[in-house]
Amino acid sequence: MSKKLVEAMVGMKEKEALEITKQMIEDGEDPINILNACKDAMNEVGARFEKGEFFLPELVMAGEMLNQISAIVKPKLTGAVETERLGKVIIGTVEGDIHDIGKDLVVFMLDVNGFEVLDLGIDVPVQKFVDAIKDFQPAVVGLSGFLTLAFDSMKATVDAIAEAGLRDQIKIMIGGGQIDDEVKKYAGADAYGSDAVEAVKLSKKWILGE
Ligand code: B12
Repeated sequence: MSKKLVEAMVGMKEKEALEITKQMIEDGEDPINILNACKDAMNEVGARFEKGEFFLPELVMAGEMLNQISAIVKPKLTGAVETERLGKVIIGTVEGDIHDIGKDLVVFMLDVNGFEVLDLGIDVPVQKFVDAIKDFQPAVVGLSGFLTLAFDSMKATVDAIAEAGLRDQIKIMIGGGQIDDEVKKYAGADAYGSDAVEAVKLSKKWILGE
């Protein structure tokens, strides 16, 4: 079924992709597996875009399909809800980057796992992160980015947080399509997380010592 979902998404068959998703949920498939299939599909769409086989309309269409699938899958993820708020996390897509599907999944997963999350949105200026840290006093800051240019924005954001004297009071995690451990080193972040589940694990480790 996962393979069929990937094929439908890459084939831009929106109706089929949504029907397969609903069927997978009915069959009791783990929602995380459905999201993983979406990730594979998005990677393939991205690869075809790079090769010049797909263009912006396909990226937009794929993004829309993913949003709709997320809307179906998200309520099934709420099993993990905890009543007590565990700690505060700020997250945003860094300056110059408007990709938010991955970030929104991270926000959602942190939220249902009991964290109090302040989502600063997309294309977030460096200073906005600094001001929000002063006001909201989070334990963890998450920087999301999907473009190569996000590497520099992440570094600029981490540097500005340090210049404002706030670096020691927070842990910084980064993630998003092109981000990896090399970018983590370059930007001066504390950790790189490959997916939303990893973002929750890191926050739990830092805030709860788990
Ligand atoms: C959908 C999409 C779009 C949509 C975005 C819609 C939206 N609302 O987000 C639209 C059409 C708007 C778009 C626009 C553009 N895009 Co685009 N886009 C994509 C695509 C196909 C999928 C991205 C996505 O949403 N993936 C799905 C999510 C769920 O991804 P994910 O990585 O699995 O997310 C997980 C992790 O990353 C992690 N995570 C995410 N954030 C964080 C944060 C933290 C702290 C942690 C721990 C973890 C974490 O958790 C997530 C959930 O598990 C990618 C291709 C790809 N392979 O990624 C290109 C891609 C990112 N886009 C690309 C480009 C070039 C663009 C444009 C510049 C195109 C243009 N010429 O205008 C513009 C960018 C404009 C801008 N200033 O940002 C390139 C980037 C290349 C590069 N090296 O910079 C890519 C890689 C495509 C390609 N192969 O060329 N895009």
